[in-house]
Amino acid sequence: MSCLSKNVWTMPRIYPGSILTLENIFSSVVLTLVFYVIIFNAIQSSEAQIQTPPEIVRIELGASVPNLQSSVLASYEPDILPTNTSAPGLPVGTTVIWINEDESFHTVTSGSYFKGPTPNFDSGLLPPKFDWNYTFNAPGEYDYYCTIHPYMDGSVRIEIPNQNQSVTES
Ligand SMILES: [Cu+2]
Repeated sequence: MSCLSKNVWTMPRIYPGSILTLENIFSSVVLTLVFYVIIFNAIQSSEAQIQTPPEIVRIELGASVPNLQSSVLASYEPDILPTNTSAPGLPVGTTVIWINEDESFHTVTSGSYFKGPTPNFDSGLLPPKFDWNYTFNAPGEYDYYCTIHPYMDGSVRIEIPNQNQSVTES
């Protein structure tokens, strides 16, 4: 019995230089965790870098006063995004910034003058020289208009991910 108990005692003994020591197992688990954390963070930061810069839409000076002499009324510029109409659309997650360069109030309201507003987005009254932005997190075709000036309208087309390779530069 004394011989057996001695064997039981000596079997789990950790020898110096052995690979499977508790210390080694513990440190390899920790190193693996650290490795995955580093990889995860690298992927996160690279995704952040891939994010597209915001699109700028100017509300043109004079948009509140339609110039009937002109064939083109001052409005949102550009009024259609992406500006390359044959492009599939802006990537999901694109932020559009509307800058009111006019001397009057305007709105950026999803929907259309004839169909009315939709719940997607609404800037409310945007004062002169103020800007407002909205981030498009779902694919789709978003029409919008100014609730004060019916002739002001625009649209933003957002495409599903992985089909946004041909995003135009503006
Ligand atoms: Cu307006």
